[in-house]
Amino acid sequence: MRALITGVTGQDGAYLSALLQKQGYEVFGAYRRSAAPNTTNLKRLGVEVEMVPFELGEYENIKRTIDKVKPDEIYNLGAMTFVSDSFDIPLYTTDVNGMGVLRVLEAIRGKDIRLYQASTSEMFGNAAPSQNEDTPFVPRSPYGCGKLLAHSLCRNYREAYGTKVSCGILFNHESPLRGYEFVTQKIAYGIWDETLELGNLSAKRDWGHAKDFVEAMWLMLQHDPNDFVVATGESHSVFDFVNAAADAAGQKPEVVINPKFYRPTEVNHLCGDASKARDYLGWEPSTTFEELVTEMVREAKCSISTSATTQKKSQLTKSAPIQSNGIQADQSA
Ligand code: NAP
Ligand code: F7E
Repeated sequence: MRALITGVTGQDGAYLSALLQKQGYEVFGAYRRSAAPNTTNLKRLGVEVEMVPFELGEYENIKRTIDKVKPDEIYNLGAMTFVSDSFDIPLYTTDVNGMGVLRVLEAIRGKDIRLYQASTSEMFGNAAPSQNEDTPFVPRSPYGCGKLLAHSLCRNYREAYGTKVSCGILFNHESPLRGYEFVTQKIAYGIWDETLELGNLSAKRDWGHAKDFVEAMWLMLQHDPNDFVVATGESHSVFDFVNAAADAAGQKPEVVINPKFYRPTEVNHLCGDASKARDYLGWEPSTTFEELVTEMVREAKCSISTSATTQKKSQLTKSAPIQSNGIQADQSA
C-alpha cells in the first residue's frame, strides 16, 4: 500500500507517517517547498519517508505529484492551521484550505484513490456543545470558513462522482510536536518562565492526543467513505490547562492577560461527541487530559534544558543558532 501524506512536516504528519509505516505502508511525505524544509518532527519520531514537493496552491504540481507517486491513499493534512493568523491572511488561508482541497479533488476525480480530508471542529464555531456530525456549522474565522468550503466540496464530490473521500472532523489534538504558537504548547513552555502572557482564558476546548487521533484517520480510510467527529468528549478551559500544567510542573508563573491574543471572533466552547467513530470505526482515545498535559510540560522542560546547554556550547563554538522561542534551529534539514 502506498500513502501520500500532505503536510508531512506538521504535527499530525509525523505521527501518521510513523503509524502507517508500522502498518507496512510505503509512505511518501508531501512537503511545501521552502528555503529549508523542516523535518524536525519526523526526526523526533525517528521516521524517514520519501519526501516529495507539493504545493496546495498549484494544481499542476498536485496532479504531477499524484500521478508520479500513484498512491492508494492520500491523507490531506496540509493547511494554514493557525486560526489567529487566518484573520490577517484570509485570502491565502481560504485558497490553501478551501480551494487547495478542490484542486486535490479534481486531480483524483475518476481515479481509484481514497482520500482523507482534515476537517475541523472550528467549522462548528459557536454551535452549542456537544457537537456531532449532525450539528450545524457556524464557523467563526476565515480558517473555519475555508475548511467548511473544503468539507462541503468533499461531500459533493462523494455524492456526484463517487470520490472515495472521508472527512475527519477532528477536535483539538496536541502533543510535544505541536507548533509553538498554539496555546497548549505555549503554556507547556511558558509554565517554566516567570510570566506567561495569554489571551482569552475562558475559551473551552476538547483536547486530545495527536497520536490517538491519527489512528482515527487511518481507520476512516479502511471503511466506506463517510464523515466522523473525532474527540475525547471532555472539555477544559485555557485556564484549566494552565492549572494542570502548573500541577505537572510543580510551579506556576504569573499569568498576564494581553488583549493582543484576543481574536476578532472567538469560538467559546467545543466539546465533541465521537459516538459514531466509536460505533463504526471502533475508535477510542487512550490518553487522558492530565497525561497529555504532563507529557507536553515534561518534554518542554527537556527541550528548554537541552537548548540551554546547546546555547552555552554555541556561545563557546559560535556554531548553533538558537531561535527566538528558545529551540535550537534544525541544522541538519
Ligand atoms: P501543522 O502542524 O500546522 O501542519 C500543517 C502542515 O501543512 C505543515 O506540514 C505545513 O508545511 C503544511 N502546509 C501549509 N501550507 C501548505 C501549502 N500551501 N501547501 C502544502 N502544504 C502546506 O498542523 P497539524 O496540527 O498537523 O494539523 C494537520 C491538519 O489537521 C491540518 O489540515 C489542520 O487544519 C487539521 N486539524 C488540526 C487539528 C489540531 O488540533 N491539530 C484539529 C482539526 C484539524 P510547513 O511545515 O512548510 O509549514
Ligand atoms: O487556541 C485561546 C484562543 O490557537 C485555543 C488548530 O489546530 O484547533 C486549533 O485551533 C484557544 C482559543 O487553537 C492564547 O483564543 C488564549 O480560544 O491553541 P489555539 P485553536 O484556535 O482552537 C483547531 C481544531 C484547528 O483546526 C486549528 O488548526 O486558546 N488562547 N490565549 C490563546 N491561543 C493562542 N494561540 N495563544 C494565546 O496566547
